[in-house]
Amino acid sequence: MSTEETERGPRRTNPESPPNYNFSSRSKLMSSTSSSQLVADKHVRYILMAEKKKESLESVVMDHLRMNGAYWGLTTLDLLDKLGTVPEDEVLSWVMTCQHESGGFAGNTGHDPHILYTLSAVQILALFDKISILDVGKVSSYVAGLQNEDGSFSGDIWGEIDTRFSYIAICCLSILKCLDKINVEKAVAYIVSCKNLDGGFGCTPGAESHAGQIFCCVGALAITGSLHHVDKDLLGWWLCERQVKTGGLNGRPEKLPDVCYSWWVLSSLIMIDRVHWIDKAKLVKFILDCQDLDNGGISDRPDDAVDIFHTYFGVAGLSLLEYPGVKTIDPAYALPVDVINRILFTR
Ligand code: GRG
Repeated sequence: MSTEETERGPRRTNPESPPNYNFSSRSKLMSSTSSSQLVADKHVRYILMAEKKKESLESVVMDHLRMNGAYWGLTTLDLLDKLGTVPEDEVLSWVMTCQHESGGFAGNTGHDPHILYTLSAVQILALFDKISILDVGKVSSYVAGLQNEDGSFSGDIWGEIDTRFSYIAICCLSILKCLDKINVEKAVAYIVSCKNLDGGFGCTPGAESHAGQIFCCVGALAITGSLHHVDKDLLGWWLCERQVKTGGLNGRPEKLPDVCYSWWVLSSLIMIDRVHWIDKAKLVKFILDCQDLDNGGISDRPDDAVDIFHTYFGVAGLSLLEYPGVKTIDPAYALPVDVINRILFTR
């Protein structure tokens, strides 16, 4: 492996590795325009408390997708350098109770497996450097078994097809170093068939471009070294038009801004090297304005109720914006860069 030192740690330069994103086009963070700062300690407390409130309405509603919630919360803690405050053994043994005979993981104990939760489980194990406790062959066979003849992926045995599942399969198998278990060429061809005239991507061929799907398609193309299929200027233009007057980003034309698009849009812009086309200072201010300054947590828009999903995407967005004190996140794998470097380039 070859790496070069950057201000924020080692960065991959191996031509056989996933793309070496041009972080240099990201200017230094300008905090002067924000009235508030990131209340990191309060967000950490909010996440740790959310886990304890098992009887709350939010917990009950989220019960079946607890694996996703755990990934969002734990990744946020790691980005804030507080993963060590979590009882690791407890988390890992719960994650493993969610695995099925098929090799796939469910959103919680006693639920059905789905590719969505399988990626979250693998990502959680990656955060703790515990991929070794997995039967990698079994998990990767589950994921690879969801590929269809046309290269697309289903989410589970019920067969729904979506480019989200293409991304998840590719990301998951790449972390497990098992991409050779699928037909990557066909997987890429299917994703390219979901490209629209506006340069964006949808969930299936002909479906409307949406920032969330664009992240999935660009992320999958980045991981497989296939970004040449993207018209970077056209897509970059569509993505930077997602910024509205308040500085926030929406997911498609005429929609309201939402903190989560700070991740879906910004990560895509970084992967195609067009992040300098948006006003980063205004986006930082928008994210900081969505914080609950008293009790921690981040909401979709200023003054709305906070939740763990938006807390993660707010902090992850700030990471992409190089906000001081937040670890660097990899825009394709959605895990801290040090975690990805450790997994992909040290053994
Ligand atoms: C590892 C980060 C990571 C992701 C895993 C699940 C997944 C892969 C990606 C989901 C991508 C996606 C479709 C995100 C969009 C989520 C969202 C806020 C949808 C809301 O859609 P609408 O139509 O909202 O309700 P708008 O904003 O268009 O009004």
